[in-house]
This record gives sequence, structure tokens and C-alpha cells, in this order.
Amino acid sequence: MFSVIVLVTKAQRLNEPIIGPTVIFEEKAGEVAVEAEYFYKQSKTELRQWYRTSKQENPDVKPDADPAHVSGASRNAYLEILPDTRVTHSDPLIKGESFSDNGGQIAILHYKVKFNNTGRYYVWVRAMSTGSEDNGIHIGLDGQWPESGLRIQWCEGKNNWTWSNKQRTKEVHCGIPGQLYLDVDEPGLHEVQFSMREDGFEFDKFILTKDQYYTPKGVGPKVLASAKLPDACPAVKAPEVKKNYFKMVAGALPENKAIAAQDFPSVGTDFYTHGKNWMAINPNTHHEAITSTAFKFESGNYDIVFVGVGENDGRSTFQLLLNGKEVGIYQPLSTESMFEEGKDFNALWKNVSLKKGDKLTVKAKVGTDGKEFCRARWAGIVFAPVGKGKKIQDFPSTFDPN
Ligand SMILES: [Ca+2]
Ligand SMILES: [Ca+2]
Ligand SMILES: [Ca+2]
Ligand SMILES: [Ca+2]
Repeated sequence: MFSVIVLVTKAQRLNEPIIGPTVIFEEKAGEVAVEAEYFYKQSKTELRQWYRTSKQENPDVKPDADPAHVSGASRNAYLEILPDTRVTHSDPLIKGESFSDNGGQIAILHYKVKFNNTGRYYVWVRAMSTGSEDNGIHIGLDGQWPESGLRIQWCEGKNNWTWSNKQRTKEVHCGIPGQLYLDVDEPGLHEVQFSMREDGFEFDKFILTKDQYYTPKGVGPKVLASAKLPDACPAVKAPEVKKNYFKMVAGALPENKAIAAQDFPSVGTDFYTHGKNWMAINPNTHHEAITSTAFKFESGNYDIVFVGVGENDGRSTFQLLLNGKEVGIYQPLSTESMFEEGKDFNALWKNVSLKKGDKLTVKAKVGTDGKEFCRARWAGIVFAPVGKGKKIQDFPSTFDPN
């Protein structure tokens, strides 16, 4: 027999613990803090698993729509639950697979904690959410999942590492602070556990504290353990904030007026808000979408620049209507990269007469390359002074392929 398998198992896998089963974290003076990545085992991992991410470690598990977020994570490492099949509200919600409202059902992380003091411990968790379908987790104790540990929720602090002590309820979707706790009845060794509520969740660290009024700062308190802990992973520089192309184009002339795509209604249309800047169509559920808003600026003639996004899996179609009549229709060029913004993807309709209160309607249709569909992403509409539209359309792209 050849021992080929040794080669495969030698590399440290990112779903395996870096903490041995003998390492115990310790509560002192009513507080204990633990890095998410210091679990000693995970269980119920058939459908989803937790993977470590750090500067040198990036799980190769697909689908996973968002990039690594190592910068700012405590000890420069965190866990993400993958695969992440439900990214937006229009992706299928599969109970017991991409979502679980029950504690202890999917992908349980286990941590050994020695409590010196009994009583009620309030829960704080540090996480990074980039959307509405990656912002919930459950906490349990010794295999029990009390109501007071379910549905830890993040609404604020998108795209930043953020502490939360809020519990989502039927009435308050963004959660009620201070309602999350575990009751420790006996001193000594216990197991603190976390399990999935939403896939794609990114988990950095947790704190249990007896102080109801405590609020964590920065990366939170130091982690105390019964043995030497691994060195911190290497730090990663904060990513440069990409310039917002639409804002730059819209602000290129002080006389410009503009309506961002995300200022059009998305609820009740077949569009969704895609990231911070775009509207888009999820081709898994819709191929066309339509949305309208009122023109609220001064009546007059304008050059209209429609700011669309080029994509690599087809050419979308955008039609602009004014009070139900077509102003113009166009297709942005397709691209090499996943998407791109710039003059090749914009439309210009010159000298259009607009009155305050006119109804502006955007109709969009996804395109295809024969294999996959693009998402009809668009950024908004600029109303430039007559004669200046070309300059706005040709404004240098902020696109950076790196
Ligand atoms: Ca990710
Ligand atoms: Ca998800
Ligand atoms: Ca994620
Ligand atoms: Ca961490």
C-alpha cells in the first residue's frame, strides 16, 4: 500500500482546530473572552463548516461571494461558515441548510471554559456582516440552546468588525440589546457553543460578562487560557476604499443633478440593492425589473447620462422612460473582468426636457453569454447641463483591475 493519504492530510486544513482539547479558557472577575478561531472541535458539519481566514489562510470553498476581511479582526484571524449559498434575499432560503432558526442544528463550534463564578453572563459577539443574509448566529451552553442565546443579530456596522449584544425578535428584526445571556448554575468546566443561523457569517471573538452595562471596545479583552495560545497571525493592511464612480461622475460639475440607483425603490420591484452603490437583478429569480421615481429637480432641459455597469457574462439592457414614454434604450458593452464602470457602459441622451414631478422609470433586462446571466447592475442617472453630457459620460473611469 502506498501512503498517498499522508500527503493530503499533512497540510493544516482550515476547518480543523488550532487549539487542543486540553486548552481551557478561564472566566475571571465575571468576564471571559475567547477568539472564535480557538474552538477545539466542530460538530454537525455535514452541510456547513467553519473555516479559518488569516493573511496566509483563505478557504477555497465555493460559493462564497465576499472577499476576506482579515484587517481589523482580533488576532488577525476569524471564522466564516461556508459554503454561503444565500447571499441576497432573493437566493433560496433552505431551512436546515443555508439557514437555521434552531440552536445546535448546524455546524456547532465548541469551546471549553472554566467558570469561577456562577450566575448570569451577558453575551457579546464580534462579527463582520456584508449583507442581510449573513448576520445571525446562536449561542448555547453544554448542549442546551436556551431562548436567551438564540438569534444574535447585526444590522449596524456593515462591512466593519462590529460587536453586538442584540437579539432578533419577531417584532424587532434588528434586535434588542442586552437580551442575550447564558445562566451558569455550577462553577467549573463548561462548554460554550455556537451554531449557524445564516451561512456566510463571519465570527471573530466572543465575550461573556456578568456586567449588564459593559460595552466592548476595539478587539475586546485579552484571552486567558490554561496553556500558551498560538501567536497572533500577521496583520493585514486595511483595504483602500475604492472611489465611488457614480459619486465622482455626478459631482464632476457643480450644476449636475443626480439620482443614485439605490434612491429608486427596490422593495416591490424585482431589483435588489447590490452592495453600496448598485441596483441589480438576481437572474436566478428574475430576468426583468422595473422601478420608478419622481424627478425632483428644477424643470428645464438636461443631458441625461445613464450610468450602467459592464459585466462579463452578458450585456444587460436598460431603458429609460419619462412619464411612460421612452427616452432611450441601450446595452453596456461586456467586459473582461467581472464588472467595470466607465464611459463604455454609460448612455447619453441629449437635451431632454424634464419637469419637476415627472415620472422617471428604469426598465432593465439581464443578458447572457449563453452559459450564465449578468445582473443588470446600474449605478444611477446624472442630469447634466445641456452640452455637458458628453464630458460627464467620458469622465475617467475609477476602475482598477487590481
Ligand atoms: Ca467570504
Ligand atoms: Ca448567507
Ligand atoms: Ca461572508
Ligand atoms: Ca479572531
